[in-house]
Amino acid sequence: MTVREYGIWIGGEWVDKASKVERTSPAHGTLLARFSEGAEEDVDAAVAAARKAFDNRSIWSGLPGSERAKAISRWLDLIVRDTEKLAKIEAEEVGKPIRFGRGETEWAVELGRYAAALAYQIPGDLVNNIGDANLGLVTREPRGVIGMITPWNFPLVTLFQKLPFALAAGCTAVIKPSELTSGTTLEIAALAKEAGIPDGVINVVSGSGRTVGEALTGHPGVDMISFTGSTQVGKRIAQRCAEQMKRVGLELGGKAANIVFADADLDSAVDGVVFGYILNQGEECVQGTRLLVEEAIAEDFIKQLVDRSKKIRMGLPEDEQADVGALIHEQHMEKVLSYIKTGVDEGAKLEIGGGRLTDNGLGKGFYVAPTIFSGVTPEMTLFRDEIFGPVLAVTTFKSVEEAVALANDTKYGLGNGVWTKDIDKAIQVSRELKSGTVYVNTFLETSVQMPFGGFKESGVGRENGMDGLLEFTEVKSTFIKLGKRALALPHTV
Ligand code: TXE
Repeated sequence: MTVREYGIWIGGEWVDKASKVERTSPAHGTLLARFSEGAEEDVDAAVAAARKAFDNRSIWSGLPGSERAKAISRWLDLIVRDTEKLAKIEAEEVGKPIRFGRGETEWAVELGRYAAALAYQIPGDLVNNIGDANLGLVTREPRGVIGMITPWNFPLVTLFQKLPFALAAGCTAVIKPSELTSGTTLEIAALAKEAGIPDGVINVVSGSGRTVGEALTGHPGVDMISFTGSTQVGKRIAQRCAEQMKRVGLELGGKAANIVFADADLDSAVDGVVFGYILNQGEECVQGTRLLVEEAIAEDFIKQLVDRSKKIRMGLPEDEQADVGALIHEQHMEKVLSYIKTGVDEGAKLEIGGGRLTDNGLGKGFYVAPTIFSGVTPEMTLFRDEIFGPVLAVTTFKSVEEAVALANDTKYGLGNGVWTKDIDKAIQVSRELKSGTVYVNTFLETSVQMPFGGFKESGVGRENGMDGLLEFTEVKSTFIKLGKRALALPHTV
């Protein structure tokens, strides 16, 4: 297998660096790629390129929205052309099965198409009732150079919740992808040049959070940081951005609950809960890692979950039939396994899974079996911490009030699911839930028009939807004093 070699991408050119970060497959243990490791001076060069492309308004920021929309669309067409290649890189570097690599690429394109369309109609307002001598304009301007810092779990989708929206608004970007999964970000940056997006509009500096991430966050030439990652790093970024009053968008961790009432369509609920806890190996900020199930149906529902979980197919990235892949690296696998041990030690009941999987060709990878614990109580670690692995914690409730209180008993607030055939109950419970998204009788299903983001420690700001575009704009009020009328209107009386 050939090892992919990458430079960093600045001003529309590859810049090779002597220092490299090596990425080995979390499923096979083989070397996949060498990413150039950026340094502080590379961040300086990338920000300078992005600044130039932004400040010279004829390059990008001052073009008609329609021109930016067309350029973004040409770029998306090339991404569609290269779907198979991008899906393979994504699957190999993250460890996810190939069909999810394809799905991720397709969803990224869908986000991009929507964002491109928004470039045609960035909203503004006109204030025309402030006296004949005055006129007010409220316009939205692109924020400027956006530093984007992205994680390893969904490298393309987390990027496409930011980049096309920022481009549509007229911003330019310096991206720092995760050092573990930089491949697709670098590939799509080069495709932007092929599509005719001007040099300097998209720049990518791969490397560590400590060097590249810190340099980007503290750079005075960056107007905003848009970050997806852990709550811990998100807090540090928010503090550092505050020093320069830099704008910030944060999409952080979560601890979503699926609430299943006894009157739900239980077959669909079983499907939704299983999908919710295993998708992307559980490495997902809005993973349905908690199940709150009404006591009257709990025993039977857990039995069905266990039966359904036995059918989950674990597999290598190239396995077309696989449902679940490898965790991102050994240390993360050890962290997930230690959460499982803590669950047992704290007295939760292990219903299925609970260990590493090495049979059927998985021995070189970091595979953890889908794991379900019942009897989980709110003080247990399983109920509180973001585990980021295929682990489900089941808790029972007796009343609607108790269900809502349990769901909200977390510092996070990204998403929750509600399962009931009673529409009044569904809406009333949704209103009570402190999370940016609520799924009713489904889980993780959404559309590009709908904003995504967190309450509480799950983040600041929104991605996707019109709100996702507005995040990358500043509001300007222009108060215009009009001169005296040159011509008096003829009076007929
Ligand atoms: O995230 P980090 P990690 C959660 C999940 C996971 C845990 C740790 O629970 O187990 O976080 O994952 C860059 N300044 N999520 O350690 O460190 C880093 O290089 C600037 C939830 O990988 O937050 C990478 O590009 N940047 C999450 C990005 O931040 C810094 C997705 C995210 O890495 C930096 C991923 C610094 N000081 C993990 N330090 C979600 N919301 O879905 C690191 N980075």
